[in-house]
Amino acid sequence: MNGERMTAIKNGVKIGVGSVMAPAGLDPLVIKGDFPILSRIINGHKLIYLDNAATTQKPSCVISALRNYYENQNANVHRGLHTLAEEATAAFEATRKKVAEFIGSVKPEEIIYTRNATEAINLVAYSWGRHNLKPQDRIVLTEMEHHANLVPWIVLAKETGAELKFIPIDGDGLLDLENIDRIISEDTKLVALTHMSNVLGTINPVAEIARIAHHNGALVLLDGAQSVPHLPVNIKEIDADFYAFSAHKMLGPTGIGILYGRESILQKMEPFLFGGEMISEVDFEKATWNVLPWKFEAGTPNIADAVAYGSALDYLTDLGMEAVRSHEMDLTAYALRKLSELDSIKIFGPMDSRLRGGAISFVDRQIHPHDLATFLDSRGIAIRAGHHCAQPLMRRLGVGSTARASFYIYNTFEEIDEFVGAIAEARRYFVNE
Ligand code: 7TS
Repeated sequence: MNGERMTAIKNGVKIGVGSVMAPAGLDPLVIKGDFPILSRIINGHKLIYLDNAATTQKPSCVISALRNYYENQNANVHRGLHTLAEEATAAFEATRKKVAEFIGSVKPEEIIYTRNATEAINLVAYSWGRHNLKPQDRIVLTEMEHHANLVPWIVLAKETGAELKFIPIDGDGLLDLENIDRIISEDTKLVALTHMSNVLGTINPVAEIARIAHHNGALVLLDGAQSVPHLPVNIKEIDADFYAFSAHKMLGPTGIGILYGRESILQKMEPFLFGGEMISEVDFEKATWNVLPWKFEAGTPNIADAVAYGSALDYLTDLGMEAVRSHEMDLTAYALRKLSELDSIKIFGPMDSRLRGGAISFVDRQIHPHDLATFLDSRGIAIRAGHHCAQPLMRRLGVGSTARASFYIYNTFEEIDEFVGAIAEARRYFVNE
């Protein structure tokens, strides 16, 4: 082990405990043992999974929770008077309570199950946006949004005549708040932004922006797809009105997402979809709506994945989100330093790991990101290359695509060494260096 890495590891384990021998409760090698897929051999090499911003891997407890649900509890929820239906309902609702607790002890009624973060944002665009926006109203976004928090607002603006304004980014990939008072005006009805960028890694000052938005009478929607999995998040402290995220980016199954909504606002909103589950009384020509949160959950929900998501939340809670954040901050600082030692690499986003999460986008001056990703795959290393569903941001950065490595709880400093070493190898292969 080289001296440099020793320092990085030392810093990694020191936080909060003051001893190199006593890690801050998070040992990636032990954690790896809980993830069956991480022992796979890919192209003759042990898998190094660095595509966690796209989706994370699943621990055995989540996989067995899914299996256990189907083997022992499967029934429809909220309607049966038999034992299985009662157990399925209890397990489904237990995860809702865990989610509410996980994001800062909000009320379970404020937690709505969706398919993913994308659907959660669309729910707000449909149910709140279509009834509350008129021509000349303003929706404020940022230049670093994922298409999930851009396209629904483009469509809504077109339909309602509202205008879109964008908070720009500066050369370091941070939001430029210099003209924020002009961008978030009294006409602004909604400020919708990502808490953490999936491209730049930037963690945005969301509490400060929420304060300015509320001062102007606007609501605040945060896209938490990249933040809830990686940071301790307290929605009450941030004072967000809506908060959207996906289970699959935080060890949970695909097909289940969350919309948090402030109770007083959800109460006044119309439902998103209509049918079973979401009604109170129905007659041939009229219907009334169920109470929160079920008013927004039409039809049979994704029960099994919600139940298994509860195990993912338990797993992260046991690790502690402070420990998760501290491990990733150390990995990110180390990776940024190692990558910047390669002259041919240009990194996008802040270089200070305290201002960012562990999604690092970069380009090699000579190797196309797709070629780099394919080469790394031949060494068993999974990264993502492409526009990362942020095409306007790519244009703003002056590139068509980037390569991106993104970390999670099971990644190690050794894996970063192998990743950076493989890039150097790719240069020898493609550029003849
Ligand atoms: N918002 C952000 C910031 C994201 O990173 C993503 C997914 C989404 C929303 C959408 O999440 P979904 O679960 O509804 O699809 N981001 C990525 C990514 O960076 N690579 O693959 C998916």
